Amino acid sequence: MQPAQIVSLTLRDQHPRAVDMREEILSGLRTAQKTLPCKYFYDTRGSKLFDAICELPEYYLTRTELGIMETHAANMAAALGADVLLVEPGSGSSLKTRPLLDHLSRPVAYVPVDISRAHLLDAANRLNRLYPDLEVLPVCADFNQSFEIPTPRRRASRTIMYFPGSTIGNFEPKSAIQLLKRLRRLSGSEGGLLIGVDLRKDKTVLENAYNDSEGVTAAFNLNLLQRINRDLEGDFDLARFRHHASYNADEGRIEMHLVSLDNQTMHIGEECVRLRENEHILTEYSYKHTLTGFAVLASKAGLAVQQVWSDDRRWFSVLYLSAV
Ligand code: AVI
Repeated sequence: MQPAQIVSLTLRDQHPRAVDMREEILSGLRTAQKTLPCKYFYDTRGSKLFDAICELPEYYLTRTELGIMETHAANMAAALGADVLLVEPGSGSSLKTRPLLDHLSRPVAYVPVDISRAHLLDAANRLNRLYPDLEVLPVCADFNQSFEIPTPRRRASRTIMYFPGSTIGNFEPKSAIQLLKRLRRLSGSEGGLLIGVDLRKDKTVLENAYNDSEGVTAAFNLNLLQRINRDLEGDFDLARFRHHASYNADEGRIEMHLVSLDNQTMHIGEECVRLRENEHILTEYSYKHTLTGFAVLASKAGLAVQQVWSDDRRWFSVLYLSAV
């Protein structure tokens, strides 16, 4: 870990090495169904595009979850208790954390964890100004890999992992269970997990959320190729791909692809990547759960649902889980 002093914040830098990213991307492009890991969406531009997605009229997730947080933050804070250490893996702009921070009793520290260094520092600096008495300990890391939680100045009663935004939906069930297990271990036997989960609903509502009329989601998807060009010496021509997202009702998930418009050969450094006309690169799954289905998934990770908060339409949920 290499601390770098930025104004009054110390960034713990546990960012993955570029060589890991290259290997991961190449191995995904070598399989029969080509894939690109969705975690690489979030470079500086990708994070900004994601923030823009969250503001879109069709993308109900952020607005609905924020509404749940604002309505029920006091109850959530009561359930979590006083003097907690709040850790947020994949914190992004830490938007949904504020209602919680406003209601928590004497939080010991807030640890935002994000892979995008610039975005993380922006958010951490903003929170530092808004909550001058709160210790903010940003960690730049890929939360899919192991990362260390810094020790706060004051001793915490328990560690709460806050995992909003339905990010858990971007994991296939087996990986979701593994991730929930890791979050359970990180929070310890006395800790808990506060998690945002998107729920199943009408196919049109779901598909519109991932095919917005302004094309921001398309730009977000295509930015993955731009990032490969920049960071890994790629030569993808973005104009020869189109964004595609559809809901697979059998699997209960949105499937997002980049479709090749013609037969083409690209390079990543020395490596060749060939695509046929209409061949799809799978870039993301976004699972939509039922409350019962999610409780079963959580139980496989040794977690029990303690409380559930939702909106009037039952489109989104925030669950408080603790170790069984
Ligand atoms: C971060 N994650 C929960 C988003 C989602 O809805 O699955 C990512 C996203 N992909 C396209 N739009 C938003």
